[in-house]
Amino acid sequence: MKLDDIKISKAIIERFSAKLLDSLDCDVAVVGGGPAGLTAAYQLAKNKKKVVLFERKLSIGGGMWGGGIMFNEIVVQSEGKKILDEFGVKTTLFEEGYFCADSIETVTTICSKTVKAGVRIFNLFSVEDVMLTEEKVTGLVINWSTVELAKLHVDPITIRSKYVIDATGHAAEIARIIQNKSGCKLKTPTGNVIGEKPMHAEIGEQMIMENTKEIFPGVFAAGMCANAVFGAPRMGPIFGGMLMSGEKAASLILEKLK
Ligand code: 48F
Repeated sequence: MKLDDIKISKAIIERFSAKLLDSLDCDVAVVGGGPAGLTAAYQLAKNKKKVVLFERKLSIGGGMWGGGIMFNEIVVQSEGKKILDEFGVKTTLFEEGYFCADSIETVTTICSKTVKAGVRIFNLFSVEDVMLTEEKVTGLVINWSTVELAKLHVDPITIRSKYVIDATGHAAEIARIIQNKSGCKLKTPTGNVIGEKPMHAEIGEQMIMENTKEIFPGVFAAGMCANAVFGAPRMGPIFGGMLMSGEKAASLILEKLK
């Protein structure tokens, strides 16, 4: 068979357009493809919800690829290990209560399972704004990351969703957009993003579960974003809390969608 270059281009354009068109209206839109966003998206899709995830970068996985200081191992505690077991990621006992996993195996496995569960992932898209109707977030405003990087003045497009998960990590980008643009208060003691506190693995991992909740009508914080929003410590290269927080955000939204 002779290959036709134009047919290859046509196939990509038509298939991609179909995926994007089918994603304009969804149950849950997740911002950020790190461990928290991926785990939340996986759980929601497993429970038959229509989930779309936007990731600014070319690669999915957020801060998990590099383990700690680019040593590509991550650490999880027993509760985190259970989630890695469910994904089928191999863990090794280091000492009682401390399990290690290869970060490359972890990212690639979680990503693959998430896609196969039905989550539609769009990489190279940045969420630059939210849609807000009567003080509830009703969707996302997205643009190509290249437009953002090149600082081009190109208007974005919109995605409607019943719920949004802010899983943007340390930057807590969606929470900050709501705070800076809407003039509305977040559901924090100050009404604003409080900002993350210095590293403390024990407290950070404890507080992340408490902080994984609705931060604004229609928006849930998951992962490091939850601690940044509520002023809790970062925790470095222990990742159990990220996975557990993703699961919790998904279960809270599943409850709401009932
Ligand atoms: O940073 P990230 O991995 O967040 P996480 O899931 O996990 C945190 C850990 O990696 C680590 C840690 C462990 O103790 O503290 O830092 O909470 O993933 C966040 C992802 O969101 C993307 C960003 O590129 C990254 O991959 N992201 C951030 N803002 C946007 C975004 C945005 N506005 N639009 C699209 N993607």
